[in-house]
Amino acid sequence: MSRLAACTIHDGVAVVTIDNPPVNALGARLRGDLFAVLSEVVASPEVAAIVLTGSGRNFVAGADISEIGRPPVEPTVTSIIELIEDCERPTIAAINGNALGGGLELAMACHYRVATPEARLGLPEVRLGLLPGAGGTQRLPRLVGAAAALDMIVTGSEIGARKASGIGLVDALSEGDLMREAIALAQARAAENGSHVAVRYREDKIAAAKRDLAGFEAHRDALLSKRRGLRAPQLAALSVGNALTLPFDDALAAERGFFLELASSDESKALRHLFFAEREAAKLDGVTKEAARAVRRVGIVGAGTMGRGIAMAFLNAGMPVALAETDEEALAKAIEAISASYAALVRRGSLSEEEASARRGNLSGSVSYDMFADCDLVIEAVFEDMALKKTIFAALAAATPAGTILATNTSWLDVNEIAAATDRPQDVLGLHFFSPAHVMKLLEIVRGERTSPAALATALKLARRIGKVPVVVGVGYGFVGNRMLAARNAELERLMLEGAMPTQIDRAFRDFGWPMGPFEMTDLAGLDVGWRNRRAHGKTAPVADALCEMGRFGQKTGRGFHLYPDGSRKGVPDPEVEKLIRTMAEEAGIAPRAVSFAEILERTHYPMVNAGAQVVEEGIARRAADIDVVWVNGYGFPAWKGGPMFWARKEGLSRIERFLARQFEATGSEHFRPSPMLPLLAASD
Ligand code: T1G
Repeated sequence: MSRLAACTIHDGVAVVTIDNPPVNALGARLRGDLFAVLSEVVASPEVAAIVLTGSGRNFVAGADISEIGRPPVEPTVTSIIELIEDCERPTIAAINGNALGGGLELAMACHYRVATPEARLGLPEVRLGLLPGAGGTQRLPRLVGAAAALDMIVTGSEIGARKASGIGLVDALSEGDLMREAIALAQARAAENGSHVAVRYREDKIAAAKRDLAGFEAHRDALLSKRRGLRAPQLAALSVGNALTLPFDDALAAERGFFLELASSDESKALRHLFFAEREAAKLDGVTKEAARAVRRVGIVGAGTMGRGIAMAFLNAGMPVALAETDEEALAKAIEAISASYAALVRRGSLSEEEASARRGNLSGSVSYDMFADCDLVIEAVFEDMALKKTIFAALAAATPAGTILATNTSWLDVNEIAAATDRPQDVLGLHFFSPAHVMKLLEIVRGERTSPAALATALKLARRIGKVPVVVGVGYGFVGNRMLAARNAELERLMLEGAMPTQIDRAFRDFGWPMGPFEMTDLAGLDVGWRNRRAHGKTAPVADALCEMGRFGQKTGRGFHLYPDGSRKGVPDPEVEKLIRTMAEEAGIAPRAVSFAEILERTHYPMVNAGAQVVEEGIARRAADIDVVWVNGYGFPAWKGGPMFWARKEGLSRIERFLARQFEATGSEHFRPSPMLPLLAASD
């Protein structure tokens, strides 16, 4: 079996190349091979210097995440780092691509770092509920200073090589042949016969930080204030602070302790689950990346809120967009609105005028579908009317060549029925974006019965290109997300009549970890949206309908479930709403009572999990983990809880099933009928 690390000698310089596809993750086998190769190199008197590099697009993407939480297998990343750091001959990291987590920690064990301009460097461990566990919290501040180290480690954000060079993380950028330049640097350093100071012994930036401890603490507190309740950022910041107050080895030992605590935490297990779940959700049997077609230009039908957001999602990825509306005025208004959005970003300094101009230049519009003739994908984003959609798809099929993918942004309707309106259902699928479409990460790719593998492969590749997290789902009322949302909200009206006011319910959701509660969300989206939907399907929601009859549509009218005084976006309780609810409860003969947060969460989240089990049972979602990806990326389910189905396992599937059975027995409500799939979710992925 070939080694995953190899050494070649170039005029006294040992070049050690890591080759562990796909991302050079530091799994146990690679660590063993790398340690063995480095041990041989270090022991060789002919070696004057060492260059460490990676193969492919990654230097090293970090530890093997699938191994975290298991008993450590020697040699560890730390053992390799110590081997490199103890070498007195010059060591150079030739950073050919992503140097992340343990990969950057490995690079910081070297005396010097040379990088290609395209290389990305970072310590993203907090995104996995961890902190750098191989000395990153101690070496990074010694290279870039405590403040920059806090920014990178507490946020987990990566930086480009140019910025890394500017802050002292990288010693040189290689605009040409990285290996030739790295070897030349190694030879030059070796020829100096000088001492090469390991990063662990560099104290000047630590001393500078010690002179402004108050500034460090203020910076730390500001970063943590946006991450309340999360353990990993807290410990990461604490560990960086130790670099200023503890001897190196003591701080390293503390970092190791923090790492082990976090690796076994629920928060990290949930985030590591999502890391792999997101990648699994984009895989389909029989659909290979190679089957994807090129998408050079995208057409969009409908320039309302969703159409504009979808257009911006593609424009932001540098793709040309052709936008169609029914009349010139509506089209002009939409194009102006998109331009205004970019102008606002330029004013805020988050977009350059040059980039804004490029995006505006990529946008064209027409009232005719003729412009779609050279589009490789056309997305319909008109309102939810099946007859209208079928008419549009028939016209699109006629206006575009076979192979052009025709996608609907519908969030409820039957994609198979829409596909049947065309003569090429194999080119039809759903691309369900979530509002705001240029912001929300989730993209539900709805697979029709006859959607071709090529169409699916193209949609999956395109999703990643525009920075979306794709989940392939089947055709079914509300697909995955909205189907479960309906179940999660089914008890809300009843809970209010029983005594849980909108403010209390919203607070229960926020305490659980949602960015906002269901009523805050409805007030933001507009009560009239749900009202129109309910009336179209002959459904009622007494309290919400009454509020709509009163013209209380939410933030846009200054009043909804909550009050928004003086146009404020933060709602406050409205006594008028509470009085309305109590009156309706009295008329319904419901005696008000105190409702606990626990009951609110059980009666909303358990039916939601149950609906998730039904969705898996019906094959609309291929696995429970796909549902977690949908909810974290499309609805703001707290990622540190892993998604509704991961959380349900921790909550206890049998406990949930017993609760649902009791409620179904007592109320006969369908959303409480336990799915037979529920107990099987324990090991369904
Ligand atoms: N461990 C295991 N597998 C990994 C992996 C990793 N670190 N990174 C990627 N993969 C797999 C991934 O599951 C997928 O598998 C394939 O590689 C391609 O990934 C000691 C403890 C590097 C920017 O958090 O950010 O170091 O689906 O689709 O889009 O202190 O992968 O093909 O079977 O994402 O080109 C810290 C995580 C770890 C970086 C490349 N490092 N990876 O993106 O490919 S903790 C990270 C990424 C750590 C230290 C601590 C990205 C990428 P499959 P991909 P990509």
